[in-house]
Order: sequence, then C-alpha cells, then structure tokens
Amino acid sequence: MKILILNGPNLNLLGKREPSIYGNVTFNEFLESLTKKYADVGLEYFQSNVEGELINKLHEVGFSYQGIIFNAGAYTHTSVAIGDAIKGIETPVIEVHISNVYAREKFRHQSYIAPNAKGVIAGFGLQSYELALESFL
Ligand code: CA2
Repeated sequence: MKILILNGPNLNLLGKREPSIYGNVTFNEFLESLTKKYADVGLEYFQSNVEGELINKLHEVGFSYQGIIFNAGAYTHTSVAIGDAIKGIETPVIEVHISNVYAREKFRHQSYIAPNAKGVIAGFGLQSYELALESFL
C-alpha cells in the first residue's frame, strides 16, 4: 500500500518556532517514529513551500497511490489551484491540520481542500497525521 504524506509551506519549520501552537517535535523526528511503527506500509513524504510543486506531486502520485495525507498549510485557505488538482486525481486525500483551525482566526475556517477531500482531521497535533493513516488502513 502506497501512502503519501504531503506537507505544504512553512511546515519545514515545525519544532523550531511557535511551539505553543505546533509543538516542539520536528517533522523529521515524528516521521521517523511513524515510519518505524508502520514499517509494513509504503509511507512516503514530500514537503514543498512552492504551490506548483505540491500540485505536480498530487498529479504524480494521484493515479497510483492508495491515499494522500495532505497538510497544505496556509494554501489550504487560499489555493483554488490545489483544490482543483485534488478534484482532478483519483487517489483519496485526507486534509490534516496540526492545530484546530476552527478555534483560530476566521480566515483559517475557509478550506479549498475540504470540499474535494475524503475527510478532514484537525487539532490533534502531529497525531492528526497518524489518525489519517489509520483511517486509510
Ligand atoms: O495547523 C496546521 O497544520 C496548519 O495547516 C499550519 C499552517 C497554518 O497556516 C494553517 O492555518 C494550519 C502553518 C504552518 C506553519 O508552521 C510553522 C511552524 C513553526 C513555525 C512557523 C510556522
């Protein structure tokens, strides 16, 4: 089973700044433990700060992988192009967020991913990714 974890802009800074919102674990540390725990799953990871690179990755895996766990970061709230890309692929996408975006600023309540996603998981810290993975399994 091939599952992609896809992270958008600024998520490479996790664990380094804003620990009160996003915690103090880096994504690479988290990914290492997740990969060990789910060693029999073909788990892959890609992060980009560039909108077009995220779209290219969706196109690249979106007809052959079984699932995409996608934290599009701030592009969640702004990117019609990413929403369209998700609509255009076959692989189901689960939208995840570390923070509870609905308990934050109003502009974070808008999502261009959610209408095209299989589901949305927000507010469970890095565990949001694991919950999404479990749902695919
Ligand atoms: O809660 C989430 O997972 C978000 O997708 C994170 C995005 C934010 O724009 C979304 O509204 C919610 C921001 C990611 C930036 O992460 C940082 C981590 C450390 C330091 C600075 C930014």
